[in-house]
Amino acid sequence: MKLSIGIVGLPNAGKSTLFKLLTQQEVHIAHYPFTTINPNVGIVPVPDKRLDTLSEITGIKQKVPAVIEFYDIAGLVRNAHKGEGLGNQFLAHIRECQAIVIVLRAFQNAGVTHVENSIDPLRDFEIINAELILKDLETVRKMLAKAESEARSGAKDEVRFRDELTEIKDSLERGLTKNIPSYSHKNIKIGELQLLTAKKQLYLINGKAEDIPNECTSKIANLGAEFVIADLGNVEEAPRELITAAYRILGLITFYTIAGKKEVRAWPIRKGISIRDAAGEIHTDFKEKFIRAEVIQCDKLFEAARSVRSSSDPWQLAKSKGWIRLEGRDYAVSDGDVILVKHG
Ligand SMILES: Nc1nc2c(ncn2[C@@H]2O[C@H](COP(=O)(O)OP(=O)(O)O)[C@@H](O)[C@H]2O)c(=O)[nH]1
Ligand SMILES: [Mg+2]
Repeated sequence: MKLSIGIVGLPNAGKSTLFKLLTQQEVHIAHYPFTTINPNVGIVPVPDKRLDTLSEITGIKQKVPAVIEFYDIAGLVRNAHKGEGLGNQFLAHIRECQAIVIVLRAFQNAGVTHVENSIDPLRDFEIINAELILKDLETVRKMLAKAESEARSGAKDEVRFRDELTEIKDSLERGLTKNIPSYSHKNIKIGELQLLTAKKQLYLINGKAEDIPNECTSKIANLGAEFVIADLGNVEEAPRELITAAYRILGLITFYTIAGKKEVRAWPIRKGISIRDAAGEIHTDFKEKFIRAEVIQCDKLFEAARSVRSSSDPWQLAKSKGWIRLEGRDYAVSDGDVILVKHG
């Protein structure tokens, strides 16, 4: 499945610097059919120790990690919701992403201007969230006007939609700076609005720890969001914890496959999906002609590998120990499962 994250922030916050750091690691994009050729999109591998171990114990060198598409979205400025700067275009790009990384500038550098003329990550945090809220308010109010007239019929669904929209509007008007994903899941029609404030957020505070006011990090924590501190101007590579945190906030789990002697691969999926649907991620045929699957937790496979000579096949050994389970189509895949699909 495709994972996309937008990099958002005021101009000169360090977004493009982060993007460059993220994308300097080459990925074999041939494996990813959804890959778009666009200079503002970078395909970034998710660091994965389990995949590394799987490669070591099987002796298969070719590793295909899960990847995240990072989008370098042009700067947001105060009043972007009214079309200031690149305004609406920028907001449309955020809508297409599943989550956002918000870059806040904390670094001092007189040579790099700031649109607000001073360095204040907390203020920038407020500006960005205010813009997201104001844009959502516009979306919700427009939809509500329609929903109110449709609810006059008294139809249950229409009434509920109106009530939920009203609830969201009220909380946005109260200046709510809190993510609202719970709203978006209650009702498909609300999910379709793709509200910007419903996107999961991750903060990258660009600067030295001592330049960052406590109030800024505590505000972020109060939102239930995570933050990573990095001085992007002085690092060689993108902070790994940013990529792993990004993967985590997307709410995914990973399963693994060992394809013959060719490659080991990590597959991101939503929690709770059936093994038949998971097989469909590999190949649509695997889903349609699914018979059963052999499954083992990777830790158990690593344990099997530790108990034999390096030249032995850990899968066969685990099998001989009776550690590999047979699962039917409705089995819910667990994080860390290694799967071999049997199909017709
Ligand atoms: N001193 C310092 N300069 C930085 C840092 N991050 C970015 N810059 C510089 O700030 C300028 C704007 O960065 P850029 O990534 O293009 O910002 P964007 O507008 O958010 O994409 C560039 O000249 C960067 O070299 C940092 O952590 N420290
Ligand atoms: Mg830029």
